[in-house]
Amino acid sequence: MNRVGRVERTTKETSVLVEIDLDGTGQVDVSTGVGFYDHMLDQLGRHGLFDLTVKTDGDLHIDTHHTIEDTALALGAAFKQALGDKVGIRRFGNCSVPLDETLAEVTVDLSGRPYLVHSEPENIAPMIGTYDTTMTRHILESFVAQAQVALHVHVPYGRNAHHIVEAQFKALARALRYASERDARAEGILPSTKGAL
Ligand SMILES: [Mn+2]
Repeated sequence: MNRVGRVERTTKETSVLVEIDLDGTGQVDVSTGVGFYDHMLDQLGRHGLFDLTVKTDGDLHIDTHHTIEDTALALGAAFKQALGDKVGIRRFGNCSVPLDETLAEVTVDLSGRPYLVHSEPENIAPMIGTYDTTMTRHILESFVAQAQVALHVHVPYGRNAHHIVEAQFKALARALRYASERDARAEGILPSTKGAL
């Protein structure tokens, strides 16, 4: 069974297309018009081993906010769709990623319940190119709301803004990959005592 998700989301502010294959090889084709964000989504696909297509046409004449947020919402929805019934997956995943002076730690539960806990160093540079660094938490909030996962993301230390954001996306990719992968010992088993996820 193919574990793919496809979401098209169009508003007066943005038009977004996201396609994801959870069992891919990290083939990524991303264009949002926000260079650094493209770089982050590239990390997500590459290190998650997801095949990921993202095409966003947003109101960049205002700023990059709607473009970034709406892409994250569509990504979350596509991820949830691709997970399907969650039978046979690992469900939980975690990964710590160092990027030079920065450490990012991500833990996820594909629980069906949206919850985000997030911390990162304060006073990091406000902008990376046209990417507003306060959007990182907003991206995670948006993804979590649509993917319906519990996600804890912490950066206990770091200095460079590019490193601080990139380490989070790399660790997120690996944690999502591990949690969503099929567990060879759990074929046909839903990883919940409640009978639903
Ligand atoms: Mn917003």
